[in-house]
Amino acid sequence: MTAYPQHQIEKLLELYFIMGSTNCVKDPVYVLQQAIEGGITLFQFREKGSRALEGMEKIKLAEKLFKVCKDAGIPFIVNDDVDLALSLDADGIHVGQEDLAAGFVRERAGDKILGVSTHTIQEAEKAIEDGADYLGLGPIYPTTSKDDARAVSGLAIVEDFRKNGIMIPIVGIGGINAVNARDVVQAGANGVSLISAIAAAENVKKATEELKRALK
Ligand code: TZP
Ligand code: MG
Repeated sequence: MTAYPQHQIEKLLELYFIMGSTNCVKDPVYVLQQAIEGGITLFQFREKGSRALEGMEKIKLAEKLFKVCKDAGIPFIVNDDVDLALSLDADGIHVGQEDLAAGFVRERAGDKILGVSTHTIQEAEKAIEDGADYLGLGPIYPTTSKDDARAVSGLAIVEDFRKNGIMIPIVGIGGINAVNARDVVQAGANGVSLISAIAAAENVKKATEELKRALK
């Protein structure tokens, strides 16, 4: 379990921005600053894809983005890379089913926030047992931001998890935008996580503000 109380995790998930250099058309540092000004509540550094930065370049970008978050009081989550999360002393780590086992990550991460992507009730129950603080569910809608994305689940996955008594914080992911964000929360999620609706927006701050309004 993380040091954050559950109600605080629920609030942090409201508008959860995820990105890495490959998702941005503009400078990632600028994109993150604009997204923060627009009102994101949590950030995940996810450096993925065929043109993703590696080694020192990845670390340097992570350090810059971490500082932007720190200055703004936005918790910083690292996707997959436990070593990076620990060396930065980031606020949390997010892992999928194909990544390091959640139980192992929880042991290494102490009281950092631990998010786990899950697709079935069984995976969710295991993640909770392993010490997950929140679950990521999706892709809710079609997405082009993840090469190996699974089949679209629709809102049914969120409703189904809640009906089956999964009560820990949940965030939806995949193809979420200002038009459909509210539906995801109404289905039972505590918030939405998104890449392209913010990272690829012409005006990042304005796009984030629109999402914020849509969730009100
Ligand atoms: N996991 C499931 S869908 C997805 C991830 C990382 C990509 C979400 O990106 P977008 O652009 O918000 O659809
Ligand atoms: Mg992963």
